[in-house]
This record gives sequence, structure tokens and C-alpha cells, in this order.
Amino acid sequence: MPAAENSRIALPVGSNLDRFIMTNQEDFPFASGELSQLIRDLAYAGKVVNREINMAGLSNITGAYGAENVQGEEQQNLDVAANIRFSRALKKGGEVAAVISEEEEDIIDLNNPRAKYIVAIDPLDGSSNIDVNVSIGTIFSIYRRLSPQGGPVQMEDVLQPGKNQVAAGYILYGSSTMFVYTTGNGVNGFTYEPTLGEYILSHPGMQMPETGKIYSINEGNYNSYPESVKKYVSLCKDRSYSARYIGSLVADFHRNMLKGGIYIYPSTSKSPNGKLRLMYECNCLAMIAEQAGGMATDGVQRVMDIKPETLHQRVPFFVGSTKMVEEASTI
Ligand code: AHM
Ligand code: MG
Repeated sequence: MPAAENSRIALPVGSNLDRFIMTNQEDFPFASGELSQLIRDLAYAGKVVNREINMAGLSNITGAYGAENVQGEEQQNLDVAANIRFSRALKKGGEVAAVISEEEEDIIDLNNPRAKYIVAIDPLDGSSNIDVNVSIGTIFSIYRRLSPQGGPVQMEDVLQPGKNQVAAGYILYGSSTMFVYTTGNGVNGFTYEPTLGEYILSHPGMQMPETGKIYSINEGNYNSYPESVKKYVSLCKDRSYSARYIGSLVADFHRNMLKGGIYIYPSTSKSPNGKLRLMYECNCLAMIAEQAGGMATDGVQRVMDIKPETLHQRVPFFVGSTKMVEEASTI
């Protein structure tokens, strides 16, 4: 697999995540060691969540929790469990001042006032797929806080545009579990080796093909797509592209990153601003896409340039191979 030109790969395939982070310490913005630790904390919580997901059919934790999250969606037991795992790991780690999560209405102040970082996270995305054994994922973005350390976290610390991210990543709980992240120097992917309990570097310097033949969109919403999206989908059919839609964003994104393709969640009559959330779904995957040579827009502008106005803001999302996203955004 070719290494990204902008990524220094100091260790070969087969190195574990901890060693990789240590060896590439200078790749971390501000390189004080805290961001490295924060990435390790997220990776560790991911192992715990992975274990719970793997037992989902056995232990009594699938199904609905009996409550709705802030967006009126039914929370699944594992959504709630994953939210607890990640918040706890970040609180204990001490590097994060506040978290925003798909599962929580307000900013979660972790009472680490001296901490420099803010995390936006979707602890378990695609969770309606849990009960049917389909891939799901965790998505995270990391920002530096803007207000002085020591004081209370401010809304401006959290509502930063995606271009301010210092790191972003996802964990894919699929046929194997993968931890994929960037600190702005290319994208590296690690496969979880369950018998060792380690993430092993398996996909160094990930690069998204410039174009591809896969389009991923929920075609059940076709009648309420904007005209431009209808046109783009027709074009995909004229060219006999493959339609591949898991309905699990991380899995659809990951496949398209490896094989070349586009994922679109446009505005629809049910979700006039699109369904996906800017702060903890779109910005993160936009950073990964760009770092891998891909592209992400809301159909008009670059996702990472959008100035967020609310924590749970939704935006239309077009992400994937650059040529495809360009064409879909300008058709
Ligand atoms: P969630 O955050 O409630 O899990 O919803 C996000 C998920 C994405 O993973 C997926 O791509 C999309 O919703 C699927 O939506 P739809 O069923 O409307 O096609
Ligand atoms: Mg989600």
C-alpha cells in the first residue's frame, strides 16, 4: 500500500499503535505528549466498546434503552454504554476539558480545567445496525480549546470550524476492528488483534483513490433529493457504477476510502438540512478524507470551512474521492 506523501512512516506494518504514536511524536501538533495520550485513551475505550459489541448477541445489551437522545432518536443500550466508556476514559485521562457527544444535549464539562483539548464524538454511529450484526463505528474530532486554561469551557471552545481540528479518527467495528486516525500528517489505519489486545499498523499512509465506481446514498429518499443529486445519481447509473449503502457511515466511508467512491447524505423532505451532524460526524470524516487525498463538501462549500452555530447542527454531506465529490457538488 503506498505511503501518503505527507506522512512520515517511521515504523513498518506490524508495529503496534503505542509504539507508532511514540515514534511519530513529532508529527503531533504542539508535541507535548498530551495529544498522544488522548489518542491512546480513545483507542483504549474503543477496545472496551469492541468487547461489548462482540458480546452483543450474548449479553443482554442489544435493543432499545427506552429513552430518546437529544435528537429524538431512540437510544440503544450500546449507544449509552459507549458514551459512558468514552466519557469516562477522557475524564480519567485528564487531557480533555470538555466533550460534545451525539448522546448528550449539552457540553459535558469534564472538570479538567487545566486541560487543553475539546473532543467531539459520536460514540456509536449506525447503532440501529447493532441488533442485526452489521458494522458500526465511533467517530471523533479533537480541537484545542481557545479560552485560557484554568477557566470554564466556553461555547466558542466547542463551536470551532472543522479546519481547526488537530486530530480526527474513527473506530470501525466490522469484520475486523480498525482504529484509523490523522493528526494532520496523513492517515494511518491499525487493525485490532484481539488475542494480543493491540492495534497493529496495517494500513500506513492511507490514500483515497482520486475517483471510483461506487456511490453510497439512501435511494429510498430519491423523490425528495435536490435536483442536482437526482442528476448525479442518474449519471452514476448511466455509468453503471455500483450502489453500495450499508447505512452505517463509518463502514460506507471506510469502504469508499479504500476502493474509491462517494457517500452522499443530501437534504431530504424528512431531513431538510441533511441527517448527519457537522460536529461529530462530518468534520471528522472530512479531515480524514482530505488527509487521504479525498474531499468533503455540503454540496456547495468545503465542510471544514463551515462555521458551526449549534452543537448538534446537521449539514448535507458529500464525501469521498475528489473527482466524484467535485462533480456531485457542481453538477
Ligand atoms: P445515527 O447517528 O443515529 O446512528 O445515524 C447516522 C447514520 C449513519 O451511520 C448512516 O450513514 C445514516 O445514519 C443512515 O441513515 P438512513 O437510514 O436515513 O439512510
Ligand atoms: Mg451518529
